Amino acid sequence: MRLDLTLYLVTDPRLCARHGLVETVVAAVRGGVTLVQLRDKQASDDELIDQARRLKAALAGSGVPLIINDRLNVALASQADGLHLGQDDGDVAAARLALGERAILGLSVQNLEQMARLDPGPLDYLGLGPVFATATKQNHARPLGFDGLATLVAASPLPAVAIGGLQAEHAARVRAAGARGSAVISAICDTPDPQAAAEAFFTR
Ligand code: TZP
Ligand code: MG
Repeated sequence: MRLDLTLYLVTDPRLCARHGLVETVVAAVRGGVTLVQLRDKQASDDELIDQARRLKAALAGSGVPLIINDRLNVALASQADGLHLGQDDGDVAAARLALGERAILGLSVQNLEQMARLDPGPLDYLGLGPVFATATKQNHARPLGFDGLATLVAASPLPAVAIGGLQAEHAARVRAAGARGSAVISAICDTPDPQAAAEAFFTR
């Protein structure tokens, strides 16, 4: 499936509970989200596989890929469109082998040392952040700010999406820093109207 990083919705079980997981994602896609990641650190594999299947069914025909956070086995079992790994979530080359060439494979990068070490070969994109401190992720790395983001993007051998504390009003500065788009949780999930919240990223 086509990889478009313009507006990447990452789900969170608590913040998406306001409208429901599937309802939040469907509304956000109506609002222009181009990529969806299922992220839930607490759910069991079986719970996550069930959620992934329901999301895949809801996204069918939209052209918006479904990416699974962290868990290769869940991505495989649910026939998701891809996988997103953190620095400690396993080997990207092994993940590529297991998923096949057509899957979308992303990696989180927080600093220049990680950027210098990575092998871009098996990967399709990088997630760079956090741009700002955020309450959504526990124990996150030191915030980059827009200057730090621009420095990391400039060093990136792959298309990059920015994450961490981003709101619609930041979309233009994210792109000015060289990133292809914004990845967000709370700016879309934790709002009264996720469709309108997504639309705001294209109109502000
Ligand atoms: N990785 C770095 S920051 C972050 C993740 C998953 C959380 C982003 O959430 P929010 O609510 O958009 O700041
Ligand atoms: Mg991870």
